[in-house]
This record gives sequence, C-alpha cells and structure tokens, in this order.
Amino acid sequence: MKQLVRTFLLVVIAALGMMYAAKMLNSSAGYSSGNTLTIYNWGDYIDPDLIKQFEQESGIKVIYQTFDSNEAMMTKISQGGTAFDISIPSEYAISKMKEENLLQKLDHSKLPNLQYIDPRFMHLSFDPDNAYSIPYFWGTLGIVYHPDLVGDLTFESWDELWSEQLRNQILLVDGAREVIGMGLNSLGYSLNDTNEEHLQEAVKKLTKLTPNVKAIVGDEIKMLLANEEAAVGLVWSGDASEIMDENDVLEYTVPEEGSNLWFDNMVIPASARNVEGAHQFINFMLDPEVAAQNAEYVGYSTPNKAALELLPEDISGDERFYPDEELTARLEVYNNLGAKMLSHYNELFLQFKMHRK
Ligand code: SPD
Repeated sequence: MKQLVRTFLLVVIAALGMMYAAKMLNSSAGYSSGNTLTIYNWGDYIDPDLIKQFEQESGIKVIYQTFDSNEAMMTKISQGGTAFDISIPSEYAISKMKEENLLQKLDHSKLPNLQYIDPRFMHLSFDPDNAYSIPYFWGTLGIVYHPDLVGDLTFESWDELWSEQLRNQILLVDGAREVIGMGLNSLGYSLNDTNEEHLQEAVKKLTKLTPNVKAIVGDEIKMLLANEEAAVGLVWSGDASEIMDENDVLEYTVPEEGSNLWFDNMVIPASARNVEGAHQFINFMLDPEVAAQNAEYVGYSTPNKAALELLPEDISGDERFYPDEELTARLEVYNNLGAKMLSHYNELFLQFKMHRK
C-alpha cells in the first residue's frame, strides 16, 4: 500500500513539474497570459529602465522581442507563431496591416494620456481616426557625415554620394524602402514611385554606387559611424542624433531633392492575448515623463508635446531632429504600395545587394 502511495505521489509531482515546465516554455516563446505582455519592437528603441518601471507599476511581466525592418515584423505577425500584444510599425506598414486585418481597434477611453500627443501627429492619412495606432516616434532619413573626411561635400544633393572620393566610405541602413527610395529621390522621382522604368533606372544608378558602399548594416551602423569606421552613412534621424552624441564632429543633413518623413506608432495586433495590458502599456508610454525619458535615451524625436517641454532645450530646439512643418513639407511619407509592389521593392533591393558581392 505504502509503495502505491509513493508511486502515486511521484506521478503527481512529475505531472506538476511537467505543467510548470510547459508554462515556462510557453512564456519564453512569447505566450501572453493575463499577467504577461509580449512586445515586438525595433532594436534599440526603448529605454530598458522603462520596461522595468512598467513591470513594477503594473505587475505585468514583459516578454520582449525585436525586429530590424517593417517587412520582417509583418511577416512574423502574419505567420502568427507568436501572439504579440504590442508592436511598433511605421505608417505604410500600419496601412498594410489594417488591410490584412492584422490589427485590432484601440479603446481610446483606456488611453487618457493620448491628450499629450501633439495634434500635428494625430489623424494622419494611414490611420485618420487613430483607431489602430498611437504615435511613438517620428523622424527623417538623411546623411550623417564626417566633415573632415569628405572634402568639400555637404550633401545638399543625394548625387554627392556618388563622388569618387567616397570610395568604400558609405554605410547604408539595411532597408529596401530607404535605399530604393533614395535612388528614386536622387533621380528626382517620388520615393513611392511604382513606374517600372523609373525603378530600373534607380537600381541601375544604385549599382554605380557600389564601389562607394562599405557595408549595408543594421543597428551597428551607429557604432561604426561614431567610431569613424566610415565617413558617410544613410541613417534615420534618431540614429543620427545618437551617433552625434557619441561623436560631436559629425553632421546630419537631409538632401534638398527631398527624402522620407516617417512615423512609428504603437499598435495592438489582432492576435494579442493581453489587450488590457497592451492598453496599459500604451498609456504608460504616453505619460509625459516616461515619453521624455524614452526620447532622451533612444535619441529619436517624440510626438508627445508635453514630453517635449520636459526635454532640455538643446534637444527640443534642435531643428535637425525637430524640423518644423515648413521643412517637413518637402519630405514624403511612404505609401502602402500593396503587397506585390512591396515585394518587388524587396527583390530590387536584394538585386542591388547581390551586385555588391
Ligand atoms: N533602432 C530603431 C530604428 C527605428 C526606425 N524606425 C524608422 C522607420 C522608418 N520607416
């Protein structure tokens, strides 16, 4: 009888152990239950102390994963392997995800801190009622350069990137829309152009840039430029600001032919499991002190008006990173070009990358 009880107890203990292990495995794979929140964000795009603060204040455990392009993020979310509660796509990706029913409507009554967002960043065309998305950061795409290493170039025009003196001196951000768009802009075309002849012309021109391109890289572009491993980089403005914090000799400029103006926004994917927690997190990130701390940490431009007032004047008054509406009027926002054209842009970018090898 004793033997039977012992065996029974062992079976119960083993079963409980297995249940615990399965729970742990689920949570590390991104499973969101009532008390966890699975966030899918760009790399280097939040102050980690704020995640800890949110966990302490809410009692919710955050599971955090990162991506390096809108395309990679959309593929993962549409495959549905992991149920993400929060993600931070850019505008054209939001418009595509809405179309594909990958997002869920937000409950604005749970977001009282939405009042702090500058009206300039609300009701934009990709989500006119902000029914699905809440502004996180915004910025431009431009050129960081080392004035002592580029002769008299000042990059008023994209064409200066093709100068012979820049052989093996340029780093490009690893983004299909960014690089193909830059090629199009340099020819005087829109970065939303879908005309096949124009696209081929842009790829041909980009191919001629190859001898000047040292590497196409992700977040490490910041460290490489700050360490002067290359003289020039095609980067997002927030990365430029962080690079220039590390190395104040460097400059940032947006060429005059035009460039990209972008908006990254917090969304709740349709497959989210912790919708309540996701609203709590969005509202937390909208708090002026939290948003100011985040902007100061990551170097990107905040759309939060109250947060901007809390930032030091050398940040909030810097027109390179907080350009006014007059300046941004000559910039273009990426349109959702549709799944077919988006994958065509990706193929052209791949073609350009292959040519370098
Ligand atoms: N390391 C954070 C990068 C975030 C950049 N988002 C810009 C997207 C422009 N389409």
